[in-house]
Amino acid sequence: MLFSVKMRAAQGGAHEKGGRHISGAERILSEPGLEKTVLSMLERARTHQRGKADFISIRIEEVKNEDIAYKPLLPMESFEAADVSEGHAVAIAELEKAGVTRAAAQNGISALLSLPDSLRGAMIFDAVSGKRLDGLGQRGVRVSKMDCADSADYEADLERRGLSGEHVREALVLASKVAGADDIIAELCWSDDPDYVTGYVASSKFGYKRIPVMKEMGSPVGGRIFFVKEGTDLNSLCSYLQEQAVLISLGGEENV
Ligand code: WAQ
Ligand code: MG
Repeated sequence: MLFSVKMRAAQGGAHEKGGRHISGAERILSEPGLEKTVLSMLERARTHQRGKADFISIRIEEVKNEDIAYKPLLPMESFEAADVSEGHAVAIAELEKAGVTRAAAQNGISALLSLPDSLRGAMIFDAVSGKRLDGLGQRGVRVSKMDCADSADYEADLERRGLSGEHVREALVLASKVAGADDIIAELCWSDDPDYVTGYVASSKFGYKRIPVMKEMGSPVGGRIFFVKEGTDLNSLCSYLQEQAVLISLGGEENV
């Protein structure tokens, strides 16, 4: 039996009561791993570098095997960038290559740069006009119910590539689920953890493009933008992102 575990933590009260987003996490696990995961999420929320949470929600729900979709892990490529402006230039070029207009890509970067503080979720932008479409304000769309199909294999694979740590582990799974939606053209992301400056551009066409410097060290503002096709049905996209359980397989099989 599998369970989806979701954690979100805020400071100054719950997110919906104006609390500041501290951290979140989502996994899909079998029963024996649950206790350990819940404890580590609790610890993460209470010792996070963005601040100590005073609101922590952990939700655990059974996921039925027949409700799981399988999507392939995106291939990864790492770029070089000496500073933030080089990083952003690489990101804009990669977004354009994936089918986002230059104006929309630039809008995306500016939107993240001008956030007063991080959102809990992602913003959805039209890939052509660069307009924000989700209307979800400071909340954004939170992708959940995803994990890799085989954690041991996945972690060994990352280690072989010299990549360790939760940031990559989680981001590559999230980006693979997001890129698995037909309406998504590309994703832009950098972390809101003050000491983590790496970000990426991801798309189903070209994979996960890791960019080493996307913000200044010490900045607590990061975020995600999902660029979508014109005419996208936002309700069905958001229901895939928030509700569809997805396991990411290394072998590249896909069933939906
Ligand atoms: N769904 C939607 N948006 C999310 C989610 C989610 N599940 N999780 C985070 N976000 C948004 C939210 O606005 C956060 O403020 C922002 O993204 C950053 O989240 O080395 O760690 O978890 O290859 O801080 C990328 C590079 C790391 C990894 C990204 O993001 C690598 C990262 P964080
Ligand atoms: Mg973070």
